[in-house]
Order: sequence, then structure tokens, then C-alpha cells
Amino acid sequence: MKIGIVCYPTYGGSGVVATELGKALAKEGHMVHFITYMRPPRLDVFQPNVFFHEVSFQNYALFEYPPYETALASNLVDIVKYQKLDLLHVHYAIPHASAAFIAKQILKEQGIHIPVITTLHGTDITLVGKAPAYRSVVAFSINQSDGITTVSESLKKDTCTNFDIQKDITVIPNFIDFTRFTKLDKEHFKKAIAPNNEKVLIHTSNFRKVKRVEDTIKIFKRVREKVNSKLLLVGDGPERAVVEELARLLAVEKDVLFLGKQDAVEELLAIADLYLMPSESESFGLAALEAMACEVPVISSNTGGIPEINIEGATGFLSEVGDVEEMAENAIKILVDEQTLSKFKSNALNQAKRFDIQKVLPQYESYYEEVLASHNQSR
Ligand code: GMT
Repeated sequence: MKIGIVCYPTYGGSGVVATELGKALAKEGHMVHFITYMRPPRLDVFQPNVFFHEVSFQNYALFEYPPYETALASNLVDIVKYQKLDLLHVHYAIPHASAAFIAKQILKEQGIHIPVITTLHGTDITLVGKAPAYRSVVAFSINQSDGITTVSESLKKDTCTNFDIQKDITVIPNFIDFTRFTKLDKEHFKKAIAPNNEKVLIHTSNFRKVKRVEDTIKIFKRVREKVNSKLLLVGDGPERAVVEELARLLAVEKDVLFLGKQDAVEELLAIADLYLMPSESESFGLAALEAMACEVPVISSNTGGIPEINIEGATGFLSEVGDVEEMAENAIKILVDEQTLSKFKSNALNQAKRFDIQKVLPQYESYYEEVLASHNQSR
């Protein structure tokens, strides 16, 4: 199949999922064309069957805001036409689903019929998508898609609650590539970060408000009172300065390491004992799943799709959003006893195996075939 994948070229979850999916499809022999404004970070080495098209757009003095959606739609028209694509798979509704809709209409005028699949990832529905500024276009373009998937049951429910969706939504969960996310031996690294055998807590995110990174500091302060420990904060974003200030205010700054954006997250997860995800909302929580694949149990909030991956009392614990007291107590419960910790670690790995890319990839492939077949039939 010749597949066009549209995504954000960011470190964030939707871009990562789209890129890893495309690379895995290419390994299966599909021709995969990534279309976005910058090379996605995980598209870092040459791979056969993978192509990258940088969306070209021309700025003009009149444009206070460059019309990316128009440029993307125009680029899609050309790429579909000249690369003879069979299918467009867009990740994150805004503005990808509506740009794909425009491209599809233009192509139809030219006798080219291309089905569009939209995968919803979370904030495109739960946060920004339902805002009045975007709502009607988001609803329209989701409904105009030939196929709709969400990354969790929870996001499917949220989508149906927030929008009047007239089509079936298929849930295809996010996945893990175990050739990359697996427990590595990084003892030398562990010694550098935790020279006195401290336990290592970790959080990775884009430091947006929705991640509640401040809560990781509040949890850590309580944990450190009982357990000799360090906190690694990986990533960067708008909340970072506030979080750094809080670490100083709570006098834990010496044991909190801000590592910034990192490509090899698996090398950091290799030395971690516990992952913290206190998010306000999370459609899936891919970062927690990556941790679990590296044998790191998870202390999380019980919001959105997180309960579909983190199992209470087995792979970690879940608490109400903001209940840092309970999150800290649960973290201590896991960390104080080596036997308990090792049980949670192996449970985390076993649970992550359910989301092995080898199991999830065929679900996308058969969904593509199903959408293509019904699209061809309806013409
Ligand atoms: O979490 C973010 O801010 C990034 C966002 C994205 O769209 O890149 O992540 C969303 O998609 C991920 C991949 O499907 C999910 O694992 C995240 O849970 C989801 N984030 C939210 O729902 C807040």
C-alpha cells in the first residue's frame, strides 16, 4: 500500500506514534510518505520505503499567521497525485483532518479518490478541539473522514460526548517497539546519577500545564523524606521555570535533575525505579507505557486512558488528579521494599507486552484494508 502520514514533527505523543507506525509499516513493505513541516525527531536514520515531504509554504507580509492548513492541503494534493497514494492517515485532528478534507475534495474534482483516516490523540478532542475557536471544523472534518480511530476507549467516549459523531470509531491502542524500549544495562550511568544507591524517580513530558509537573515535585518532596532518592525531569516546555522555582522553594532542588529534551529516553528509563504521571488529562499515556516496557512501575492519576494501561496495585497505583499525598504514599509503598519493587517491575513489563507493536500493527493494516474496501465500494 502507498500511505501518506500527516503528523506533528514533535517529541509529543501523537508525532511519536505516527512516526513509529509509519516506520513499522515500511518494514512490512508498504511505501510510507510522511508529510509535515519538519522532519519528525524519530525519523532520524535512512530506512527503505520511507519518504519525507516537507510542507513548503510561502510567507507574505500580509500574513500575520502563515496559512499552514492551506499549504498542507495543497501539498497533499500534489503528493497524493504524483506519488499515487492509496490512503491518507492523519494524526491529530487540528488542522490535519480539515486539510485532508480540502485535499480530498480538490482531488475528487480531478477524478482521484483518496480515503482519509483520522486518528485522534487526546488534546485535539479533550482540550483544544472542543474550544469554540475550532469546534465546528473539528466536528465536521472528523465526520468527513472515511475512518476514525482513537488511541483508547476513554478517548472514544470523550469524542462521542464532546462531538456529534455519526460514524463508527475504532479503538487501536498505542504501542511499544520492544527493540528500542527494553531495560538496558546502564550501571555506570546509574552510579553517576545516584552514587549512593538512591532510588530514581522519573517524569518525561512536554511540561505543559496538563501534565501537572509541579505535582511531581510535591510527590518527590514527600518521598524523599522517607526514601533516599533522586528525581529526573526529562523534557522541556512552558511550565519548566515554575517547576524549577517550586523545587527550590521546597528545598529539593539538589536532588531534582532537569535534563531537558532527550532523544534516548530508554537510556534514562533504564536507571529508573518509578515513573510519575500526575496528569490532569491523558488520552493514553504513551510515556508511562514506555516506562513500563523498561520495567518501571507507574504512579499516576486515574484520568482518561491511563487506567487502560496502569493497573492498580499491580503495575503501579492510580489516584485522583492532584492527590499528591496519596501518590507519595503509594510511591513509598513500592520503593521501600526490594521484593515489592521487583514484583511491580515485572508486572509493568508483562502489562507493556500487551501493547507490543507486533500485536498492534496488524490492527492498523486490517483497518486500512477495511476502509479502502468500503471506500472503493461506495464510489
Ligand atoms: O500529551 C501531550 O501533550 C502530547 C499529545 C500529542 O498529541 O502529541 O499526546 C497525546 O497523544 C499521545 C499519543 O497518542 C497520548 O499518549 C497522550 O496521552 C495524549 N495526551 C493527552 O491526552 C494530554
